[in-house]
Amino acid sequence: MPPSSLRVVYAFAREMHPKTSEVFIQYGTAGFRTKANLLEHVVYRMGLLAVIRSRVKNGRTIGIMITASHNLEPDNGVKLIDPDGEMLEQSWEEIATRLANVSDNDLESTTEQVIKQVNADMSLKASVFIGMDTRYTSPRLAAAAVHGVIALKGTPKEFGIVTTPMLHYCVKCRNDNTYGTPTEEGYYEKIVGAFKNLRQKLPVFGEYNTTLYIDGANGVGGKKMNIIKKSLDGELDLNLYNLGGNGGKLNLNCGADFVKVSQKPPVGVEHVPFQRVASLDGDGDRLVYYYLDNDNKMNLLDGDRIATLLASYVTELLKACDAPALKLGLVQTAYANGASTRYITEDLKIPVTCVKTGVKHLHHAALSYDIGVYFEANGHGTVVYSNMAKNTISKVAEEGEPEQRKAAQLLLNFIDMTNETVGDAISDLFLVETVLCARGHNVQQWMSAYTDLPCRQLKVTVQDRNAISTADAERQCTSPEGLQTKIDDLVSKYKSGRSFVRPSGTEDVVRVYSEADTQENADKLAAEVAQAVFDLAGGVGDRPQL
Ligand code: G16
Repeated sequence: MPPSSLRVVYAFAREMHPKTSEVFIQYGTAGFRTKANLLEHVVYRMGLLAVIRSRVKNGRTIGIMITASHNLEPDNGVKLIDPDGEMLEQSWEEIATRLANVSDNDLESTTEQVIKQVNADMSLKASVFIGMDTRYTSPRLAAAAVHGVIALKGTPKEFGIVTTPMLHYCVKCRNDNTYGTPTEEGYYEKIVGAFKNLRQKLPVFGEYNTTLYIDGANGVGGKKMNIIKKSLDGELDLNLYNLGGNGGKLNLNCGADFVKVSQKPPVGVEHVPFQRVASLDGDGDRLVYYYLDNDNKMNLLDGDRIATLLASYVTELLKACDAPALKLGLVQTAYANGASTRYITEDLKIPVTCVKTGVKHLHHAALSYDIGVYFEANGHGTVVYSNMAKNTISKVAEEGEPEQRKAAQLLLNFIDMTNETVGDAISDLFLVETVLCARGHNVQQWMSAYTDLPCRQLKVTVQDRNAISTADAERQCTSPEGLQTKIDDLVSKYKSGRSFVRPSGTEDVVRVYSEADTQENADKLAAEVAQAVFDLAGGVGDRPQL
């Protein structure tokens, strides 16, 4: 494409998606996220960038997902998906931020600079898949993305309302047809098909029962589970709640993030003691479980629990396959409950890596193992298998002793059921249900593996959250000066105390996490650290109360 035709980039911007806000916006933990009315020009420009990225990748397909995932309804967001279904390569985040923030007048020249900088051959074809969540602002933003793609003569393909992981999956399949068919139906065939296959090999026994309640967060995940429910044939009996009807608002007092952070059950779900409930988040990329006991006390099974369940089962199958050369490891963040990390290293004897928040960091670290299990405590995670691991297991399935072959076949189905591109609530749900069924376990037996340390998460609003910088996988705060010393001082007063602070990459807040020997102490420590953040990092509004 000759540079002169970049004129259209400016014309589309000025006529249809002008930049109407001077607020600086940054590509954060999971793309751009803010109030939906500030995003249209950003999404248009991500359409441009996706085309450039596709050309740099020799015409391979790039994804654009319109979602703000766990955020409330007024927010929205956009993120790019790389050809293997992974998050956008980090070195491009700065380019995305630059393109999102230039004035309309400078857009044409900045686009040209970017094309030169990344050495994109603009004569190549470019393909971009676009998906969106259920927010009422999403269709308008998806249209802006389409315009961005067309402005640079790329080919957009719209998937309509899909979960974020479904779009990651479709992008991967489009670029690697051995992975599956790049459609929503192809996704069901692969993930649900593998689950059904496994169920034929694993009859229900013991304390496991097939009734599962689902909290759909009033988002897209619940709606897709409703489609899946119709294709199940007794393998699971799903009771679905929070599907977006009856005035239920997206992620409001429901969904995985609410359940994890508030440590309360969601509204809108029937309370039945000891019933397993799976709580999805707004775009279907996170999953946590919970149950209530006879006293209506909530027992949470978060991402750490899912990680340990999956890692221990895969380890068992690997032993049964007699494939000792394959190294399995687990990746967590600083939010992982200290008790889970101890259980993984001391009881399961599995190596653990700790990285910064954001699935992109976890995914990357997990790839360094033959089999990498990664989960954030908030329920965002999956399992990745190297080609070497897949080949070894396939060989055992064909040539091993009968018992080894059986284990390897189970593992191959397990791999098929996994969305390896990114954390996926639907795929993870089927993985969890498979392990519980294989072990004949109910939810309390799952819970009994270890006891969580009481913890608390809080948010503090400050003038500029970037005033907080961190190091050592976010476990140390390096600025503002004096804050880490204050945190150390507060933590030292509590038995089993631990606390850290970090700026959120998806909301305009500073997050505070604490752990201690009792819930009361964890709550108190979190409140004291929140006050320290407020005092030393420019808090706005009311000072957090003890
Ligand atoms: C996103 C990211 C997650 C991250 C979460 C919160 O989740 O994908 O990796 O843990 O935001 O991030 P932060 O604490 O920086 O706000 P989701 O489900 O909202 O896409």
